[in-house]
Amino acid sequence: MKDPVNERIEREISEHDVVLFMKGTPQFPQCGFSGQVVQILDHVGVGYKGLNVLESADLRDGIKTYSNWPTIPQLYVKGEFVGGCDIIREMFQAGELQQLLADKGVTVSTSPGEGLEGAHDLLVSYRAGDVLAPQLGVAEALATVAQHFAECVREGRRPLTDGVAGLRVIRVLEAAERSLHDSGIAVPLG
Ligand SMILES: N[C@@H](CCC(=O)N[C@@H](CS)C(=O)NCC(=O)O)C(=O)O
Repeated sequence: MKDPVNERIEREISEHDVVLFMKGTPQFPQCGFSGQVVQILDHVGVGYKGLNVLESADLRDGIKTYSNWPTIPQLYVKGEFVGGCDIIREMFQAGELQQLLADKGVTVSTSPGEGLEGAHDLLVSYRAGDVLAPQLGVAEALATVAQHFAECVREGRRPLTDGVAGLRVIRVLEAAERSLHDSGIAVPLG
């Protein structure tokens, strides 16, 4: 009989182009090594599935045996083990990670952060009292960000951010919502 953990690993890496076995989640990595790989993948602009080994001791042990690699994080691309944090960082710095993704036909965002960063800048300038931002409409900017997040959730993609930008945007959204609320304007945040 097949090992259920191996079956799960095989299913995940065959169903998703890029899979990161990690500690914590892409939104909240719970280890610096996992966090570094998250930042690199986000910077490169590739969508991926994060699997939290802290939720399953079987998965934590199972992936080490499966890959014959002793530590977490572990990155898989198109079903193949690529490496852990050090390898991914070195490959990224040499441009090899981007090349590998291209060679394997994995789509990456040509401009990571595009759109979301635009909306983010708009919100920042709105808060700074930029005259243009109210003209463009802060509600529109909020809607752009909310729509982007919703699309990503629907399509199983990571939002286009530059690593920490996602969290930054959420904080800016919250601050914008608070300041709008204080001035008596209600903005639904989607
Ligand atoms: N040099 C490693 C760093 C990763 C690492 O050392 N991970 C440790 C601590 S998070 C680990 O997974 N230990 C085994 C375990 O926690 O199950 C790499 O390049 O990925």
